[in-house]
Amino acid sequence: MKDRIIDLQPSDDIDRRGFLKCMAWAGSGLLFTIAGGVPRSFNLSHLQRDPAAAEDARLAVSQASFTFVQISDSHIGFGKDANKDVLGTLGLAIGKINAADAHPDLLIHTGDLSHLSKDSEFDALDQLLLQVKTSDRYFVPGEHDVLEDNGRNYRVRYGKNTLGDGWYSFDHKGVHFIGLVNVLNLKPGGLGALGLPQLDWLAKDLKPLSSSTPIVVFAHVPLWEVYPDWGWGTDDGGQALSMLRRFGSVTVLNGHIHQSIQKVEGNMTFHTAMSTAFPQPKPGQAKGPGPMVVPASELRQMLGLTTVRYIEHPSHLAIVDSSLADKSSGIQDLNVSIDNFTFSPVTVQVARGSRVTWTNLDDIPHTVVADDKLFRSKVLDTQDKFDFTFDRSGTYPYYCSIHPHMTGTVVVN
Ligand SMILES: [Cu+2]
Repeated sequence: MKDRIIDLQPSDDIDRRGFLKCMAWAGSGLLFTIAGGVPRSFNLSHLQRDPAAAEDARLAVSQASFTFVQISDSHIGFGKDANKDVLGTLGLAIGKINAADAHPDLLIHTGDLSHLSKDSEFDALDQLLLQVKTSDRYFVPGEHDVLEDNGRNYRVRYGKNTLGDGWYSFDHKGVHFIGLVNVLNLKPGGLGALGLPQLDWLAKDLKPLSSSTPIVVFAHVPLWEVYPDWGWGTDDGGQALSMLRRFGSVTVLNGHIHQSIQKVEGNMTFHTAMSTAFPQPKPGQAKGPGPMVVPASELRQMLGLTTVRYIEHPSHLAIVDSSLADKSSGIQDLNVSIDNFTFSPVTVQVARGSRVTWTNLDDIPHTVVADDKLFRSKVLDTQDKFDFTFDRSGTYPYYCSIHPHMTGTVVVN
């Protein structure tokens, strides 16, 4: 607790020894200035370190009709090695927002407010966000905010005046903002999903708008395909984007991948925000997308870099041993580990009457859900287990309902 950053005064990261011990790269938000309906983005961390960028931003702010800030993935409640003080790093992000020249009209949080959807986590987030000097705060849920109840509690807290699963739109000084939900009703083997009711609503919402209306659309999981192998994309995101192509200025904001990636495509600009909690590896550059542990000794040399170096998460031993409980019948107790966003072994063959036990070795919660709903675990945090005894022959495909690209199969002979 003594390393916690409790004051929210702006200050250079390097001077903050307490911060250095946990996280040097984090606490970042994006500042957007809107001038002539066109948004420009500035990384609030860079502004503190780069006087030229800060001057550039000052000019943009002075010419802007308004500004807003995006933060993301605060994962309040996370406390593993990658960051033991997520409240402290969020506090740092808030300090940077409040230090900016103009107080933003709006704050947009693109989801994973909490780590395990707990009331205490949401409460702590709300307390901190009250300190942001802004008039309005907007949210969309991440998969970590809807773990136990299909997002009901999230919507009670953050979804007033929203429709369906929590989607909505509003206008601010000539810009049309749209908040979309793509972390519910996910299909086995799939990615993020918007679903038909939401797409239908979006079409209706856009219909009366002239093509010159600037649009800002935000959702948790990237609406474009950043890296589908890790679930970093949305199955029907393309349908939403195609509805937006006729507009002259479209800004697409996402979180989820805990790093800043930008892309420009025609009139569309895509931004994914860094997390205020912990970094994740670059697409494909690690075994999985889990929290990246950055050694304290390397933090200083990383401070000046825009790209974060990482060490691979210490790999756990996969549990693949099986003990024969009953040799004559072939009935087994078999273990499947969940590690690096993978079920291992991905396919297991067992005799009828065998029990399979899944153990989550990741720092991120997962579930084990049969495609046909024959079995369904609760949310498994680190080291939690779930078992099921298979009494009937057959092939049972299953997936993680939080990260549906994670799939496995149990074959019962
Ligand atoms: Cu999962």
